[in-house]
Amino acid sequence: MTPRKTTRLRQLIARPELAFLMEAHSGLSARIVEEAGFEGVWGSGLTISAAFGVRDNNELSWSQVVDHVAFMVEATSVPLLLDGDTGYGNFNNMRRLVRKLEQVGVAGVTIEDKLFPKTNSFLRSERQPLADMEEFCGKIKAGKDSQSDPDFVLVARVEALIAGWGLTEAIKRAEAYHAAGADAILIHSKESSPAEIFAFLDAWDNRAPVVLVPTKYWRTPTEEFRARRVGVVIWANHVLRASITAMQATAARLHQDAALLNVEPHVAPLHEVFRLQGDEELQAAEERYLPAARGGALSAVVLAAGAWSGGLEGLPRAIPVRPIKGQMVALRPPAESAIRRIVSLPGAYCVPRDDGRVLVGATVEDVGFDERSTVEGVNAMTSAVRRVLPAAAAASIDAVRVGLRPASPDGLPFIGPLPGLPAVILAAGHYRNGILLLPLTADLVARLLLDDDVDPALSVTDPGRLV
Ligand code: SPV
Ligand code: MG
Repeated sequence: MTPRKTTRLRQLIARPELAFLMEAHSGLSARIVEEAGFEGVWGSGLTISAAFGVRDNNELSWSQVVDHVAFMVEATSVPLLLDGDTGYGNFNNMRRLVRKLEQVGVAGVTIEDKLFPKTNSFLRSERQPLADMEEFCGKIKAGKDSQSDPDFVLVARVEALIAGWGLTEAIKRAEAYHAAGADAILIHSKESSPAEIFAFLDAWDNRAPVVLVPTKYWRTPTEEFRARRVGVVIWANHVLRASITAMQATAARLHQDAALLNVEPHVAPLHEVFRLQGDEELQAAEERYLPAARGGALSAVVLAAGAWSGGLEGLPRAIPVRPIKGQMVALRPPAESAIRRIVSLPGAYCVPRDDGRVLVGATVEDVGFDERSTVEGVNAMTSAVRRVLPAAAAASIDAVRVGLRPASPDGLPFIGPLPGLPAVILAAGHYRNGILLLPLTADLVARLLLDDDVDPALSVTDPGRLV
């Protein structure tokens, strides 16, 4: 059985190896964080507030936060540590908070020793009054006494350095909070140098696991944290900040262009949105629980019958694709006259294979569905190669192959819906280039079917052009 999320968070914090928590602010971003490989999520007060368009000053009510993180918990299988600000009040509010967080599956909470309503630690240092230390210890005890899961994690965050009270006060408070029952100490700093954090770590000497948030001292190599046996590093806001950059660029571009052409290639495809929402699971459940839709689950048909596409019956009009025969011989030349590169000859080409054979192709014959190999065809291919490689006369003929290429009247492939039949997608008429255009064709058709994404290339290949 997988251990509970609380147990996993406790293990992450206590293990000797450094752990990382990545910020998320919504169900979607939490899922993305988990998919990136993070073992836990930081439910950041700053970024959750920002995602709602409000300030990190307890403008969201505590119950709005709990309701919101419930979605983040539901979207992930890794533990979530919530930034619980000051606990949203006194010891009594803290007790209710812990009980409610456990109910929605949050694995742990961090509370900071400031006053409600708090101000973000990086704003206005004169607005960072510290809580009374004894009162905060009571809040920690009340939180610990309220948890029903013994592994629920409570992290006490020391803001003494943020508020300018110095190292001695920071250590004194960390010690008191540890004694009151905190499972770990988060020591925060707004300095761009890690010096005061390192001084704290040296003095603290790992009396309890330490959590760091290196947002401001971001240049510090992670090795420095490992060397000082830090327990957890939180990347506290970078998913939100990355999304701000992407949203601003996309909105500006669209406002300027009033068209999607320069935007569509740079944004996640729609099917990625559906995947992240877990649509696949719903589709499987629909198959299990809903009566089968009439006509089955079929929503589209892709016609990719090569040279035979022209013979498909039951269509409003025949598809103008016809076969062009190609004969090819596989020769096994004597070892001394082996060729090592693809060679283009007048009227033919040679492709050396790893097994020593040389494929020589191919005739171009407009003779309908004739799949016979002929003396004339083999002669054309062997003569072409003998003109440049006389030694090929001694080669044995290993195999003769015949293929029928699907030719369209104008030489371009048909990729797209049939005129008047939007659910019938044609992918045919690629003539000699089917093997080369296969990946592109598959991509164009998949995007058309899954995303309704009509790539500009499809205007050239539109089957409607021949109506
Ligand atoms: C948060 O992510 O909300 C934090 C970290 O509390 S900080 O913004 O650095 O205070
Ligand atoms: Mg915060």
